[in-house]
Amino acid sequence: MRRPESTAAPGALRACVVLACGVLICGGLAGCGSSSGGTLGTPAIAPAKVFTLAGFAPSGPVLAGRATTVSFTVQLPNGKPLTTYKTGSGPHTGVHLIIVRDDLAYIIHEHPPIGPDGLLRQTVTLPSPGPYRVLVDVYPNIPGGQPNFQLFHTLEVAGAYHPIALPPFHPDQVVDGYHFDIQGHPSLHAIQPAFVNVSVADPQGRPVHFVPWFGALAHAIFFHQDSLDYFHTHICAPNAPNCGSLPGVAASRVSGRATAPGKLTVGVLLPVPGTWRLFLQLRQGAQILTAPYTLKVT
Ligand SMILES: [Cu+2]
Repeated sequence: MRRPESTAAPGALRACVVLACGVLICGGLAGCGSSSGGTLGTPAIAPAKVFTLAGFAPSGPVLAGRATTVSFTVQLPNGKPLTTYKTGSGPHTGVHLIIVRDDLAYIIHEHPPIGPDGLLRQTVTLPSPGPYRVLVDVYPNIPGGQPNFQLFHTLEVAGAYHPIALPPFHPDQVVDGYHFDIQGHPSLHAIQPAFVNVSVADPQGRPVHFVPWFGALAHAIFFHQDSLDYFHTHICAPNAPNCGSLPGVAASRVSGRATAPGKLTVGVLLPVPGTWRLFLQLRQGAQILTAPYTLKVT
């Protein structure tokens, strides 16, 4: 199913959801670190009245394996570029640029700097041909405005697209020599917050010392296999400033913790059932490690 291009997730038109913990999520999950768009149709909203991505470049297909600079601005409903973004410590700042191929075989996660007049530029290398979902997760600094929303674009990488089927859930993964191991087989249900324990050991088998990257010790990025619905939570150090709960951002209510070396507790809160891909990301030295997991949500 095709989703609208370059328009904000139509969260305001969705019903409120009461979570099992009693938390009320309004405005869909869109204003809260999640986006949806597949099943509820596209409301007819005049383009001038919503946030959009403006001037997205490149406008045509790009080459696989070649460094490509993407650029765009976030356009305010009044047609002007957004130039004021949340700043400071913690992960809820600026713009998160996340690019996944439609089959969820590849992910790129960057925080482009905010340039003059709100121009965002990031050089990325897309590994293989096919359609890619560009997700722009925006933390604007607009007094009284919504704290977070997502915009989308599709980027095509030239060549024959050979989608890769998602593998089944596998608790242990080796990523660049590091061992990621989910404890147990998580039983996950839509709209019910859950916490999943993951141990991470370095190539010598020692527990990993987590270090802050993009304002958190680890990032858990979730995409739904069919709709590419998105959710994003963080694993925070104890007492890390601005990493945990952020008013109006549901994902921050299920912030995970890392209370000991090698131990991550990952918060999971997924809006709909189905097959989801979790990309668990953290930094070790100059390396970004990405452990992918396939999760079934009932
Ligand atoms: Cu993050």
